[in-house]
Amino acid sequence: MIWNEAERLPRKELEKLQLERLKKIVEWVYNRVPFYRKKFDEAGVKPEDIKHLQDIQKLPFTTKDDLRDNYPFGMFAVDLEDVVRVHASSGTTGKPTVVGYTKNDIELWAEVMARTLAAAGVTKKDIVQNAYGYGLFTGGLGVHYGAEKLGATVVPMSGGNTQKQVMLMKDFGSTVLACTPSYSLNIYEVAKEMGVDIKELPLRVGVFGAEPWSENMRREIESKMGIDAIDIYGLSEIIGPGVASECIEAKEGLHVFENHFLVEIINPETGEVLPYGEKGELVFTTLTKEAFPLIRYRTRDISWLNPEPCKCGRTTVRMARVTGRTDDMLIIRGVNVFPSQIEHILLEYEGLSPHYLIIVDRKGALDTMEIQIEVTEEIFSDEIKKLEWLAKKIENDIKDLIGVSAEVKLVEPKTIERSMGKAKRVIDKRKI
Ligand code: DLL
Repeated sequence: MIWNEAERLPRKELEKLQLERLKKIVEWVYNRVPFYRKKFDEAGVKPEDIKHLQDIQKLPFTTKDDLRDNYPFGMFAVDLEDVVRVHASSGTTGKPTVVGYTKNDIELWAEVMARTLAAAGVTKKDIVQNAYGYGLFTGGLGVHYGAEKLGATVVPMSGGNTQKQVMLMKDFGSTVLACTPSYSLNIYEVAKEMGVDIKELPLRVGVFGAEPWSENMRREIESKMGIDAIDIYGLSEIIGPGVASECIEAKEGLHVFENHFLVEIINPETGEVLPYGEKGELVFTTLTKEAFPLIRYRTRDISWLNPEPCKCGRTTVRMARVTGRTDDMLIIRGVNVFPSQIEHILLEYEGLSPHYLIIVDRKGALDTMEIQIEVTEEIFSDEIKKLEWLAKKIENDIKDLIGVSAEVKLVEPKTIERSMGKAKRVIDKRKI
């Protein structure tokens, strides 16, 4: 369902709107945020230099380090008294990244989240079980406000308490599950242990995001749970969830909400803007946010853009699912490896579960990679020889397809830690 006509504007009209908004936001930050004034001055660019959309390329990028340097509120473009909410993303090192919202920003966020849910086929008749974490993380409250705006019934479960998730899903007849893809599988397994088959429940759609997942993972979730699994994308810095999302009609790329977020793809090494279709780092500019506008924010997420109109009727550009980040790319003996590539290979096999862990280490001068993957009960009770053969076969596939040798260890069911939110797939002991 199309929630807002902005989603199917003719491109010319959309670009006109984007240019108007870009001019305004550039002026807004130049006049209100010392950080931007300084950066624009250093780059020799003034707000009035923005005459065409392409002129955005004259503006400098903003990075995570810039946000850290201005911790906690230094990048806010309004007085703190006009900020009605803050969120923060944890980050792996040091201080969190803090973001702020005015009343209008919260309304905007509810709007893009209502669109996200509508694109996933959710309507006011649905019961949305929201198992994204509530709190500083943007997932919980983001989905919450969007679902309410849509008029659906929200069950604000937050993450964790998995048995209760199953009980309420069954008792309330939840039709939509919102959580990370890895947590959905955790819920599925606990349900099974409790003797509940999710396939038999009214659940019909999952809105999954906040971590990378592969097409094979989608297939696995859809067939196990008997639902449509929809990929939703966003990041706290830009707004939270609600930056881009798939439509249930096509499930072929995520529609970027371009009337609010201007998207570019750049070469992460040179910063050069790449044409449609080429893979690179996603860069977003917020066009309408008040408290925490961002200009050309480097996400470190890797994707590519497809401008073809979609069969669902939306005219917005679609981004390919994010399969990795420039900073979670592993370099193993000089070869670039993304955990999602490994996931894709693992899930080609019958009898392997979607629970795996990649352990990277260094022995002498050599990087080593061990992949632990759980097998199903049936496979686990097979003879050792068969298991060894299977592990060898996966090792060969990884060598052939990614070009790096790994040691594959098939482990007992339920030995790899389950996640309630973003799954931890990699332990890199080299950094410690
Ligand atoms: O994860 C916002 C969110 C909440 C998105 C709920 C979707 C659903 P952060 O904690 O700031 O915000 O983390 C943002 O998570 O830069 C990506 O690397 C990753 N990410 C988010 N969605 C996806 C996705 C939220 N669908 C970071 N696929 C982003 C792959 C994703 N990675």
